[in-house]
This record gives sequence, structure tokens and C-alpha cells, in this order.
Amino acid sequence: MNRILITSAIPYINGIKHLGNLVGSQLPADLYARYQRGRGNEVMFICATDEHGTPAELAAAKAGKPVDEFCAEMHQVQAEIARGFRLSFDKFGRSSSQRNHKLTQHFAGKLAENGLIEEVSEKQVYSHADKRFLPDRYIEGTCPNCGYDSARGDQCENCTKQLDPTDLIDPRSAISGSTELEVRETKHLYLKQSALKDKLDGWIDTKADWPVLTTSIAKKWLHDGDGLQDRGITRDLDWGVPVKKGDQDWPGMEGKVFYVWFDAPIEYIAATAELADELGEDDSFWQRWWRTDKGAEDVRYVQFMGKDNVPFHTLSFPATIMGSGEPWKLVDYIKSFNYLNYDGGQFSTSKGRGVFMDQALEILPADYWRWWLLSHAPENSDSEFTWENFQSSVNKDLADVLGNFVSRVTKFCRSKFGEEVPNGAYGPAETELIADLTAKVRAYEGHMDAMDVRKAAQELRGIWVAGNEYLQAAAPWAAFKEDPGLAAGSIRLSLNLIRLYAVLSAPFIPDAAATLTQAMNTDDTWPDDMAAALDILKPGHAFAVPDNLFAKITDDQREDWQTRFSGTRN
Ligand code: B3M
Ligand code: ZN
Repeated sequence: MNRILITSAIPYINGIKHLGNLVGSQLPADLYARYQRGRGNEVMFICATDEHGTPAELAAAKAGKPVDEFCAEMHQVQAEIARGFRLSFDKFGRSSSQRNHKLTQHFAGKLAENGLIEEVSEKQVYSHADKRFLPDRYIEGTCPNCGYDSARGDQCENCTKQLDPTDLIDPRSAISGSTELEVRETKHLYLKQSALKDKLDGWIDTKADWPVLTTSIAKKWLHDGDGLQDRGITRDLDWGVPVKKGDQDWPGMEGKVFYVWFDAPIEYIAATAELADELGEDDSFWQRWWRTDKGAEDVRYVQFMGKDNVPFHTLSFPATIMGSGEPWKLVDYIKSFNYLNYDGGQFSTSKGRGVFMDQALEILPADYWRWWLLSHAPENSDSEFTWENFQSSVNKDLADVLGNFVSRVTKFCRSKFGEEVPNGAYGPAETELIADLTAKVRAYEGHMDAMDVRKAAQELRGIWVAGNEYLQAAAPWAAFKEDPGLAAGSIRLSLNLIRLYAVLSAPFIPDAAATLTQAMNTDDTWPDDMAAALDILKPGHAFAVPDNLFAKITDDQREDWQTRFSGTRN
């Protein structure tokens, strides 16, 4: 039995994610977790909400709620949607947890001890009315480039010019509107990533098996321009992890918090500790996943994320881990994804364009989305969601190929032999199918082990198709009249195929798989040996005819949804 630690990038707390976010991290991570569990391995699958930073504060202000209350509520909302999509996290934690506070402060303390933190004085805008320093995007004013009167301190939304807050004409606080602003000196902590550059570079060089998408992004940041830059890891915000050195105060850093990207990846560890607390376990429970001196040396750690998160996971977080000088588990494999586009444009959270996770579940069950998204995962390039493509995939793959097979086999059996596996022998056609499926299932396992999501989906579809072709050729409905024994043999095999499909398909479409396992009145052990796997349901074994697995998407529905989701959500 192998031990596999899986983390998905943790979604920001500020809003509900769209389907592009889902397919870039949480969903493929879930696919892999379910597959590894199916293979009998020990899995720890972690996700959480990313609750700190300016976006959380702004969203809470917009909702008119204290930020802690807002985060607690939104965490519940996101957890509920994750359950709806059947994301099988062992823990869905919160980066605002005390565990994360403590661990983040611990790492900062170790980095300081090892001389990897520098204190830097900077000029920043202070607002008297708000009694705080304002991050760039909290400052608004007139754009010096185009005259737009609500440009933000980091960028003008109207002409896209990148700005410094000091560039703005008539600057004001975006929080209070006050113009009583002053440029003041303030101190911040920088993580000296440049000092770790060679170590990081050498480490990335050992990862020849990583996706090119992952390593090319890491190499670009290591080598382009001036190379790896030191990073500011503190901010002048109220909400976040207070800056401390371990459990000691940090002189000069009073009232400051760590930058959200410093504490967010540490939450992977903290969430595992949150799980230990929830279960009433002690620290050894989570340390055996995360500390190579406490049992994690034989753990394989795999991360899933969209490409925009790759620099933080290939460089910043490893710099934190390595720089601590402590035996924390480093990632073994990073699976990264390109973007999913939406119907001729981009998904956009700020513009509300595309289908969001809550809306998706309002119109169709999780399996429909899971199948389409995973079988079209943006692995080698960006991919695009269109309603036509979605309709045709669901109708063909799920309804025609898989659903129809199940329905034909179970209904035919019920009408001719009753609701139990008939007694019939396997002949040459069955032997041939077993050989074909053996090869296909080994190929499927290979793609799943390699996290080649699209190829795995394609292979699975091929496995469904093979069953259909077998049934079509065996034609038990015709054979039954002349030779009922022959028909019984092919139905016995086909019922076993349904069981096989349930086991193999569960990582992609867990609800349908559970329906099938239940209807077949069986378990879900993995088919290591195909001949044995197709002989598990013995003659006389009782089953039930399941309800129709998948409904086809009609043209009317498609057009309706296309219109409904063409504009912005409100
Ligand atoms: N919250 C960005 C995102 O949701 C960020 C990921 C953090 S992973 C530690 O895409
Ligand atoms: Zn402008």
C-alpha cells in the first residue's frame, strides 16, 4: 500500500468559483484521490478556503459584514458546493485557523533564524481617516493616462495602464473616500528568495518527469530578467496572520500581518492538523504526512493547480520549506492546468461571465459536469466550454454509451431471466473481450497514474464502447430464441461488465457509479485480474434494474442555458 498526499490549490474566500477554476485544481485532484483510494492506497486529500488578503476584506466590506463573519459564512457556502460536486476532501480547512496562524509564525521565525528575512523600509500611503496604510488597490483617483476618475492605485481599469498610487491625480481612500492621505515610511519583511535560488534551481532540475507547463514557469521566474526576486511577505492589513517570530513579538512589525500568499500554502499542512484536532488525534497524526523525520519519508506528495499558481508552488512555498531548515515534506509532483475558456471568451469572476459552481449544480447533477470537465481538461493548451460540445458529450458518452448499455442489459435480463444473474457459460467471444479489456484497463491505470486526465477519460470511454460492441455482436435478444444458454452467458458477462464500469468510472462519475454498485448489489474492489473481475457476480446473484442513469440534454435546454448564462450573473 502506498501513501499519497494530495492537495488542491485553495480557493479564495471572496466568491463562488467558476467551472474553469474547478477543472484547474479541485476536480482533477479529486479524480486522482478517488482513483488512488480505489487502488487500495492510503490517501490524504486536503483543500481549504484561502481567507486572508485584500480581496477578502473588500468582499466582506461589500457584503456589509465583519470580515471574520463573512469568511465563516462563505466557507460554509463553498464547503456545501464542494459536497455538491462530490469533492472527497479528507479535510476542507480554513487558512484563518489557529493552526495556520501558529504554523505560519513558526515558519517565519525559522526563516528569520536562518538569516533569510530582511527588514525593508518603504514608502506607503497612510490614510488618517481610516487610521491605516492603504494597499495599492485601496487607493483610487484619476488616471494620469486617460483621465478615468476611478482608477485604482495598482492599475487603471479603463485603459489598463499599470500605476503606482503616487501617479494618481486627486487620490482618495477607496474605503472612506477620504483625501487626507500621506506618504509615510513603513517597514516590511522580505523573504530572501534570491539566496535560495541555486538550491531551488537544482531541485527543479531533478523533476524531469514534471509537466513542461510546470517546469517552464518555474524556470522562467528563476532565470528571466534579473532572476528570482526577494518577496515582500508582510502587509498593512487588519485581517490576516499577525506577524510574529514563532510565538515572540516582532519589534517594529506591530499591527502587520503576513501576506496572503505566504500563509496560504502553509494551510495545506495546517488543514491536516485541523483534521487531527477534529478527530481528537495528536500531532503525530498529521506529522506522519508532513515531516520526513516523523514518517513522511515514504509519502508521495502531489499538488494540483492552475498555471497562475505555479510560481508560488515551485518557488515561494519550497523556499519557505527549504529555508526553514527543518525536515518538512516537499512536493514530489505538480500537476498544473491551462485555462478553460467559456463560449468564445473567458470565464470571468469579476465580470460574472460563464457558469459558476452553484449555478451548474442548479441545472444538472455533478456527474454531468465532472465528466465533461475532466474529459476536456485544459492540459496541453487552453480549452473551451461550449454548450453544443457539452450537450453532445453528455448525450453520446454518458447517455448513449454507458447509460444505454446498463439499461439494455438489466431490462433484457429482467424480462427473460428475472432479476438475478443467469446461468450461462463464457466462450471464445468472452475470452477475447477479457483480453481486450485487460489491455484497456492497464492503459487506463497508466494514464491515471500519470495524471493524464484526458487520456484516462478517453480510455474509459473506450472501455464502455468495448462492452457495447460486444453486446451488439453477441445480440442476446436474437440468440435467446434459438439458444437461451448462449444468451444467458452474454448477459451474465454484461452484468459483470456493469459492475466493472462502476468500479472504473467511480473517480469520474461517483454518483452514477454508486447507483450501479448498489443496483448490482456488490462491492467495488479494483479489477486486478480481468477474468476474475468479470466472474464476481455468480449465477443466481440478485440485482435490481437501476433508474435511468443519465437524461439527454435537449436542444431546448441547451438554448435556454446558453441564453441564461450569456450575460453577467447578478
Ligand atoms: N487562492 C488563488 C486561487 O484561488 C489562491 C490559491 C492558493 S493555493 C495555496 O486561484
Ligand atoms: Zn487610464
